[in-house]
Amino acid sequence: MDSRRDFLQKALALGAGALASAKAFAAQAMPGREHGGQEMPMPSQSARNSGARRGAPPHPLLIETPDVPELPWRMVNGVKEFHLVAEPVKREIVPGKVLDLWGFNGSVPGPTIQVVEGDRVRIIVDNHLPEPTSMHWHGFEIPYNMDGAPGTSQDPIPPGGRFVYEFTLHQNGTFFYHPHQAMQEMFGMIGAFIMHPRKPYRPIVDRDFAIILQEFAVLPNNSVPNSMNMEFNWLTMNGKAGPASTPLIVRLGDRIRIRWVNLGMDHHPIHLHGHTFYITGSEAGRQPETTWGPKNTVLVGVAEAVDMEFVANNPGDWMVHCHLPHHMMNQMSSNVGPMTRRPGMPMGVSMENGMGMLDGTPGAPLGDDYGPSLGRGMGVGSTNDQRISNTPFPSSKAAQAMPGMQHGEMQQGEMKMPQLPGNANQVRGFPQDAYMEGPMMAMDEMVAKPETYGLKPGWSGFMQGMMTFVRVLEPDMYDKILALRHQAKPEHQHHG
Ligand SMILES: [Cu+2]
Repeated sequence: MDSRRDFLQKALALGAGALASAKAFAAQAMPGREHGGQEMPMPSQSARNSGARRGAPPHPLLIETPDVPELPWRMVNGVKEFHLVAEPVKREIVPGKVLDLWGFNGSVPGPTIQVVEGDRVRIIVDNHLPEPTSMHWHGFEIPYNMDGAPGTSQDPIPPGGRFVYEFTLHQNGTFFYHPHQAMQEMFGMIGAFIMHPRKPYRPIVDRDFAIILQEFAVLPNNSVPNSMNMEFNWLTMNGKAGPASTPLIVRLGDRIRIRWVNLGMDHHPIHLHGHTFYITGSEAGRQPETTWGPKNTVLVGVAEAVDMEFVANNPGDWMVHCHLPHHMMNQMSSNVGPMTRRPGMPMGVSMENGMGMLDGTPGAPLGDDYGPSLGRGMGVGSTNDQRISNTPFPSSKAAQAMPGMQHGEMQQGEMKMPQLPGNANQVRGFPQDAYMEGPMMAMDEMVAKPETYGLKPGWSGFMQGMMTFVRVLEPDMYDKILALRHQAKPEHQHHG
């Protein structure tokens, strides 16, 4: 506390203007956040971003979780007090695709908690779900009765109930919170819990981000995921699928940390273009420098966190994404070709069957018909032959099926529709990507925000699933985007 107070006082003496504008920006970006006095937690990241002066970053340097709010707190007799509400949340993961999920305080993933090593924290958890829950603090070395293990360390929190967690934190690193109810985890319930070290890690970074990886199985025209399903067709970073995820904006030459957290059924190999990074931390905290090694892809396993660091020394709009091919797609883990492009039903099993979402015909999910798969899709090998006939999709039909998208009606200078040979259908396997990614899928305008300013027109047709950008920008472009961001209105959050 003392060192932070000292810092605040010095900062106020030296750069009151920068702090004031940071505060104004925070008020704009985070409605509902409590400000003023002790409640302004730490010198904000934006203090640095908004100031022209480039010096050592403030400590602790607040992390940014794009598309996810920060959880406010207040100091009560020396304890940092947070308030989490577990509740249903409507989350628009891409334009027009609103999912019915469960999360915290109106957000999926839940709001980010940031504390400093040594803090005593109290977290009031209210259960506004229709069923019991509990809160587990993943990897925290805290007293047993605070662990949130339902039925053992505590009774589950009943619907309408409350449990107050309180503990002192002596660890530092990238942590997270989630209910210890497995299906609730698969329904969106997780949030980042960052414990800043008392002294900054070396080398010092200029920007620090956190991204939570999640996956959902949702039928077309449906909003409720099937949490029992094993074939995921919506893959999100901080609750947004590409191209709706907000790019990370960094200044050329900055040292960057990105903290990845995965809570799902799959491991995600995260790949960064154009740079070599080092793994500096795990879900258990900082790793000794002797263990660091160069990488450009790192497997973020289920229930793990990975801290990657690199110097953004290569200008460009670099993709960063999960490299599992199906995780770079939206609405795409089952074959939807015949159902979307031809009238009638495909031969063999239906898409519902293929995704393990059964309507009771011919039998119950656990009946003889589905015995071996226990109601879950077992993949291509366990299904009947399907009629595969993907004929070209005329842009007039595409416009009806997917209104709002650009469908090749490109402005001058934008990407043109690909010219396909007339005999394309005679090539076995066609199409692969021809109708799933490309200029006809672009929705630049629908996902426009300050962070997408200046991207190559049509870019959004190529960014799906767990994909976003690290935009390594020259100073003038960087400053321009930050200025646009200051003007922008905060994003509307859906509340359930
Ligand atoms: Cu993946």
